[in-house]
Amino acid sequence: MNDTIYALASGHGTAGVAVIRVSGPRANYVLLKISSEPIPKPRLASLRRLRDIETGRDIDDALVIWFPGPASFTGEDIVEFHAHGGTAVINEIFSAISGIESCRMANPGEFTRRAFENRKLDLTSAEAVADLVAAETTEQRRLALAQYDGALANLYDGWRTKLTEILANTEVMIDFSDEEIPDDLNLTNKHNILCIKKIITQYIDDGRIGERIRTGFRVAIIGEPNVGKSSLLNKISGREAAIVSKTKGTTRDIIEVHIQLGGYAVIIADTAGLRETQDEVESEGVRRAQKLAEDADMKLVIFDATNFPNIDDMSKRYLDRNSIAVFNKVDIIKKPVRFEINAHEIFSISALTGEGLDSLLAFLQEKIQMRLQYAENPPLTRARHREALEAVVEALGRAENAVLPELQAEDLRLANRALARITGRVDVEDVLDVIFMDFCIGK
Ligand SMILES: Nc1nc2c(ncn2[C@@H]2O[C@H](COP(=O)(O)OP(=O)(O)O)[C@@H](O)[C@H]2O)c(=O)[nH]1
Ligand SMILES: [Mg+2]
Repeated sequence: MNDTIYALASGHGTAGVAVIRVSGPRANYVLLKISSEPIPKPRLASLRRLRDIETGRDIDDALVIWFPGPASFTGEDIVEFHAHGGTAVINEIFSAISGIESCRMANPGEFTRRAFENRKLDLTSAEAVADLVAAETTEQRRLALAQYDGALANLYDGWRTKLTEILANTEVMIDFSDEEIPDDLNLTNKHNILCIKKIITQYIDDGRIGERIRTGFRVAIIGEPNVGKSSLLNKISGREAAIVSKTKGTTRDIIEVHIQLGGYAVIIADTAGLRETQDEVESEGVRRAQKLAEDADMKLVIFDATNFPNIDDMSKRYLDRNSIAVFNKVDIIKKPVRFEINAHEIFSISALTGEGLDSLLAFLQEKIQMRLQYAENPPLTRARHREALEAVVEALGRAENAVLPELQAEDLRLANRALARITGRVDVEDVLDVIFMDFCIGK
């Protein structure tokens, strides 16, 4: 913790401006060494000539900002250099800093980790920093910002307050004799445990909305060989992501493209055509396609319109609540046809000409919006949160049925602790490395 760390906070590669951030007890010294004039006023940008005092060499003109701790992002002294974004400029600033004792390059996520350790952020806000940096779509950004602002921490802290109140009642039952406590205290307490358990159970059972927004909604394109799955993927992504060919069994691997739909991140996957085959590699491809279809949030089941009314049975099995039936190659059909498969919603398109694609995508977008919208509580965004909340529910289940108040108290404490681990209010040393590993250097 006592090292002074530095890193490029802005993106890599040549850019107009590069931001180099230094945090720690020697930030002040770094500032004096590289820019000789007096330390600038806190939090005000000052234009300075950067020069390496030891070598006497000029490095660059830069804006310098001084954030004395504890009122800084990490809680430590921070200095930021906003220099010209060239590789040589950055390297020379780095080499000037690295010459100073106990200054070293930051590890991934180390700035944010220090902010957490200095109680500037709770753990969910710290995670949200990584999400804000990684956000590619509006909804990812919106979710990350809410979490950064403490939406999850507030919710979980609120539950912790409730649990503490319940625990206080349990402690009363331990400390006082039966005559001294109201008759219904035990019942009221059980009722309260049941209520909060129900709230948390419903909260977890949300269809993984937050995780889906954060990592992407998964759509699988499936169907027989040659119906135009790869063509559709290419048309949607606007590039030749998958090989299109008249030869059946061309696609074997799963090919994924990332797109945005209505502000949501969507991962569309093209798969091997579903059929019985002797080819070992292709049949592995079919197996993967089936697995992918099962795991997907939504399936586009593609049929060849020119075969209608013959409908592939293997594909038909995938038509359910979470699938859209698509008839492709309508450009070849001369007279209009009304496609129908037992009342399932159907789109007719041409992956070749693009006909019908807009309405298919609009419909898909609507479905995704319906699945991923949330009203009241901000959704959890990570498996880590989910696991902790599952532990809370489990402990509350035991507390609810406990025969002795001592045992109830123990489980209530466990539940409280599991909640506190999400926000990092209790000792979480063991998970920190894993959490901050996901960050990039400079965050
Ligand atoms: N006329 C026409 N041909 C198509 C259409 N979509 C795909 N094809 C053709 O059908 C063949 C198989 O396409 P492909 O995308 O590889 O099908 P996949 O096996 O389902 O991935 C190729 O020759 C494509 O050019 C379409 O909408 N109209
Ligand atoms: Mg294909």
